[in-house]
Amino acid sequence: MSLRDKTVFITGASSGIGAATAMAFAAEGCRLLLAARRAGKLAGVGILARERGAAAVHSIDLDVRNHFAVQTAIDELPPEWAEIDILVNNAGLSRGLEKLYVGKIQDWEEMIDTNVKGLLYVTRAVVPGMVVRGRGHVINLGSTAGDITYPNGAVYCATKAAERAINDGLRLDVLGTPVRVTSVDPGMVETDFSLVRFRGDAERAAKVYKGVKPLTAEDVADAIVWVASRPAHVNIARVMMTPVQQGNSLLFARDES
Ligand code: NDP
Ligand code: 8X3
Repeated sequence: MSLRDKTVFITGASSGIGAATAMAFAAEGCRLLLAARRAGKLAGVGILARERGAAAVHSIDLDVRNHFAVQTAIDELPPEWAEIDILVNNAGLSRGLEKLYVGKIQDWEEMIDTNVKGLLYVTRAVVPGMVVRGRGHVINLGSTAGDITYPNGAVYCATKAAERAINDGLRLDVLGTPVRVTSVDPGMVETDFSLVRFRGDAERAAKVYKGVKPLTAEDVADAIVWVASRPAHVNIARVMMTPVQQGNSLLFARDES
């Protein structure tokens, strides 16, 4: 299916998988609606996306945790941007890596508010239009962490288990319409994810990827564009992808050094 001139809304487009996804859809000639909180970084992604072939770019300074801001942003889109064909629910983060019984409640709230409630708010604002127009595709970012919980990551893993349930539930709830729903579930991807998790501790973040050739953000973007470009009658429910050196969220074959 050609993606040329499709309107693609990507949350968390200012870095990592979201930014790479913007570039991949740009190369297909899509129109990009990019959202994140860091307006400067988002503007940079927009400029690069235009250079890569995006038909047009519109950026929104948006915190997905704010329900009112999400609804208003969608309601007040300029008419030429209002008909979203593909929604990539990518905005998300982890905070901390510690035992549940000593975890920080503020960290839990940030993860749940972003990864679960934010995803729900954006979905609730965008999908009704897709149903009315009789076309659309929602692509949610899950994780191998949603499949198998790892030690010290209970709350992050819980948010991704919730994403899986929401993804499956939405797919059932749009059954009978042409709207498609997909979860793309990567394992280890080298982005700012660990830097954010460890609040800027680059040394600790680097250790996460030690002895493994991780996925790149571009690998994941490639899968996202692949699911979006299947023929209109094909719905890919779920894509789980890992580095070859990763078996699941717990098991790695790291190089010795
Ligand atoms: P990055 O930290 O590189 O990117 C996260 C993006 O989410 C940023 O653009 C950030 O933008 C945005 N974001 C965070 N909070 C908010 C918010 N409240 N409102 C709007 N945007 C927000 O990490 P990744 O690219 O790795 O993560 C993207 C997604 O992929 C997440 O959902 C993550 O859980 C998932 N994932 C990541 C994996 C990995 O190993 N890296 C593996 C599996 C899944 P800004 O700060 O500007 O708002
Ligand atoms: C991100 C992958 O395993 O670091 O979802 O939690 S992991």
